[in-house]
Amino acid sequence: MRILIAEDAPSDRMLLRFHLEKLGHQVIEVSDGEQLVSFFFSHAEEVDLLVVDLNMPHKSGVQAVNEIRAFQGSYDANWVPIIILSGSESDDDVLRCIEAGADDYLVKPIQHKVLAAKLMAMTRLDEMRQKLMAMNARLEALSTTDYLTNLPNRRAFEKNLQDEMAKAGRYGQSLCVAVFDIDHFKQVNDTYGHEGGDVVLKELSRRLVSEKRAGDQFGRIGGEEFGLCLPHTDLENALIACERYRQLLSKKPFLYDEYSIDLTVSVGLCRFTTETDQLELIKGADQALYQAKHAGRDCVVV
Ligand code: GH3
Ligand code: MG
Ligand code: MG
Ligand code: MG
Ligand code: MG
Repeated sequence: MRILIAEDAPSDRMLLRFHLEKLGHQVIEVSDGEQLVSFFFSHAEEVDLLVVDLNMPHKSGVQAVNEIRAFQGSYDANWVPIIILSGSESDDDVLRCIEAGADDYLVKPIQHKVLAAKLMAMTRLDEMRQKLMAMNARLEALSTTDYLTNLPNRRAFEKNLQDEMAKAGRYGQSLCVAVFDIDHFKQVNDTYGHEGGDVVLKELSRRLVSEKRAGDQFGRIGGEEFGLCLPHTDLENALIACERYRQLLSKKPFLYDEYSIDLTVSVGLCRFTTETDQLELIKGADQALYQAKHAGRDCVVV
């Protein structure tokens, strides 16, 4: 572990360094509370654990711990365990240090075996926290990603759209939304089976994402329906973009086993105005899509 020691007494600091290095840890030293806070704020990623003396000039250990924990919020990426060292055996001191956010409290003189044991416990705590963070990230990805296509799912698409609508409203920027629906997709399933249909959905998503403009976001919002959010785009340019995406799908057949499947999509497009809420915006695109289907499919309608 990379351990940051904050201790004003040079002899205590030396002894501590000696014990920690003997245990195989890397040691960085500062000699007061002020230095501790400023070093930690600028080098948080380089530190795995803090060992902090309670009584130090400029800033006490409790004050420093308070500031560090306030800066970190809850167990985020830069969180580190903190052990307080003190000559005081007072229960009140123990209590206020733990309340400030320290994780353990050791009374000087330090017994090196006890210190080693506490470090082991802190390492376990940090491993647990890291596992939780990884699990959290995995859950977040699972809950926002469509399993089949890897596109943002409906929830993530709508969340992004909501954010883009708020930005467009605040800064007076234009924003459009489109709904893509595969034409006669039932026939694909009927002819090539559900598996063939799935292959087409995956390849179609891959094609759209690999050719998309920076800033545009696709999402799978239904079985064979895809949403497209076009920030900073007026209706005229959105129409051009959607036309391009439509042709990208129809100009090249989709391959499944030995089959070559021709596919078209119909697209409904709608422009955001400050009076439209998200439901109305998507409904507007849906209505345009309905018209595109009635106009013979394989086209974009505003
Ligand atoms: P239209 O041109 O009017 O849109 O005709 P369509 O056949 O595409 O329309 P419809 O909505 O009637 O059919 C959509 C089909 O998409 C039906 C459904 O079985 C299929 N589908 C939905 N989700 C999936 C999926 O995850 N995999 C596969 N293979 N098919 C799916
Ligand atoms: Mg760390
Ligand atoms: Mg001291
Ligand atoms: Mg449909
Ligand atoms: Mg369809």
